[in-house]
Amino acid sequence: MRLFYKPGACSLASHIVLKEVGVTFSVDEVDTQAGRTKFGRDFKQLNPKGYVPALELETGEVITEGASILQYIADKHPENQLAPAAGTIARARMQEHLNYTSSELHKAFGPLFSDNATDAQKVDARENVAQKIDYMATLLKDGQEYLVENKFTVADAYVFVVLNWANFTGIDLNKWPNIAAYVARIAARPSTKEAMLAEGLL
Ligand SMILES: N[C@@H](CCC(=O)N[C@@H](CS)C(=O)NCC(=O)O)C(=O)O
Repeated sequence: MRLFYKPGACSLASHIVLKEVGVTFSVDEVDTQAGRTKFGRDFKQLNPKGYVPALELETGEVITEGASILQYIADKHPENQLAPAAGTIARARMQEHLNYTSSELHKAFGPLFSDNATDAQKVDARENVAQKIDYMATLLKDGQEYLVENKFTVADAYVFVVLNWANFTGIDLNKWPNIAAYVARIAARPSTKEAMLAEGLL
């Protein structure tokens, strides 16, 4: 298996989860602007959508969309218990968190990483992100450490990566002590440290 990634991007969640399950895999860094990878692949051929993450299987098939990749890895390695069984309410909750993160929280950060956004747009984006973090903070009430059944799932890997962007975009997570503790908790996992080290982030 080969993971196509950009350092610190949402692909880091897939990287963390691959480390969690301990499977053998390789990585290839993508220059999404150029549409090429470090090892000389034409990335547009691998993922016509042009963005990371993409996971290439031994069969040559390529899976895209982080939420799909994360659940594929978890389902292939049920012994690691990184996703509740399909058809359970817990699985639906995990998918709720994955979808919310992908379509709402992740996208809300967009202007903060854009060279084309005005200062006013960035102020609005910070407010928008803060409202979404207000919501995330309500999910971790009463000392709950993880989002679903208080056990680490692939949703936590994705939520961690996106919330951690706050630290690079002028949003102080200490405003939400339970969120700051959650991000620190997942950052401390060996899988997270290994993946971040491999991406040159530590
Ligand atoms: N819907 C996709 C979005 C993926 C996405 O936004 N990827 C970003 C990095 S987090 C990307 O590769 N953007 C293109 C770029 O940075 O040039 C998913 O959830 O996987």
